[in-house]
This record gives sequence, C-alpha cells and structure tokens, in this order.
Amino acid sequence: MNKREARSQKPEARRRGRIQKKSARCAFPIPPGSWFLAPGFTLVELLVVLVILGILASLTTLGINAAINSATKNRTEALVLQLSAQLDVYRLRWGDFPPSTLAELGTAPPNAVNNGIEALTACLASRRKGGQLLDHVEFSNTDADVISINATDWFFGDNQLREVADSYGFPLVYLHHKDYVRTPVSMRTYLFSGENEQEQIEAVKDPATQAYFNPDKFQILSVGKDGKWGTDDDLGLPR
Ligand SMILES: [Ca+2]
Ligand SMILES: [Ca+2]
Ligand SMILES: [Ca+2]
Repeated sequence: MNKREARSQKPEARRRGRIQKKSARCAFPIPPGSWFLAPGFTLVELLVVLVILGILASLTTLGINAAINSATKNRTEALVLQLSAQLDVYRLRWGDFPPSTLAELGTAPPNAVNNGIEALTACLASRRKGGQLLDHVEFSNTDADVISINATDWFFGDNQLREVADSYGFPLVYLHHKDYVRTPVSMRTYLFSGENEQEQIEAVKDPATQAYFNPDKFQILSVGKDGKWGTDDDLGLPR
C-alpha cells in the first residue's frame, strides 16, 4: 500500500472506530453513576434493601400465622360437627342424648366442674351394646379428676374423667337441652385450664328471638383460642 492509498483509508478507519465506540456506548446505555456499576452498595442502599427484606419477612410471617389460626379454628368447628353427628347416633341407640352430668347415670362425679363434657365423653366412649362412638379426638382432664368406677365401661383403661378437647387443648362445653337453665349450675361450671379460674357458662340464645339455640337437642361450645368464655373467638354449635 502506498502513502496515497494509506491516507485514503485513514478517514474510513477513523469512521469505523467512531462507529465501534458509538456502538459500545449505545448497545447498552447505562447512565453514569448507576448503582450496579458502583464498586459496592452505599449505606443508604443497604438500608433500603434491609427494610424491604424485613417487610417481606413480616408479611410472610403474618400470612403463615393467619393460615395456622384459620386451620386450627376449622379443626374445632369440624370436631363439633363430628360430635353432633355422633350424638345423633347415640340418641338413636339410647333414646336420648347423654346427660349433662354423670349423676344421672347413677355415678356421683367427684367435683363440680366440667361435668357436661365429662358425661358426653363417658357416654360416647362406652363399649356397651352399640360400641364406642368417639374416634380421632383429643382429650384433656383439666380438673385432674378420677372417679371410683368406670361408669359406662369406657375404653380408656383407667378411671380418669376425661374431656373431649378442642383444637386449642381446652375442654369443650356440652349441655343437654334440658340443662340450659336447670339447677344445679355445677353442670355449667367449667375449668378450661389449670391457670385460669372456673367459669360459669350460659347456654347461647338467638339474639333476635332471645330463644335458646337448639332447644330440643344440645349445645357444644368452644372457648376458642383465648381459653376464656364469652369473648369474640368462642366457637361451636349453634354458632
Ligand atoms: Ca370434673
Ligand atoms: Ca375432668
Ligand atoms: Ca373465647
């Protein structure tokens, strides 16, 4: 290549160089000072990221807790419906629902708390005639009472007066319809945990009519997650 040819090619080379530089700049335009070109995060950027991660973590925890609470509540409601169906079977076999106290079965209960659910548990766990009706349920014995005899030939293998417990571990409340208002009130006295005081239960009325729900059957109630009667988280039939 002579000098003239070389000179003629220089502008072309310079033009290609400019194009290459321009292409390099424009192929992926990045504004100056962009954060991902910086050698590291600034303190403010790190704080922003941490705050966002914290918010996401708390939202996830809240969602998980809400799902757990909902599932636990659903288990108690399903248990109450299950017991309701079993009580209907019991009445078909025996002509009536279990009483609200074992005293009506000829056995004096050793104390005056949790009598209703203890009587329900004793009756549905009985091996007499039609066989036991309780299945896949949890039990408590919050008043730790033991009776002298196995009043209904229940299947537990000891004489503890157990209570069917809700999904929170508290004994359910059971009231035969004839005991919604009848004395003694010990049939409606409950101890839901060893840490709380005894509570007096009232059968639930329809607020619109002031008539008792389930007037010809029974009421099964749960004190809910807080373990206290008469609060917003109470569950069960008839509600
Ligand atoms: Ca008792
Ligand atoms: Ca008991
Ligand atoms: Ca409650």
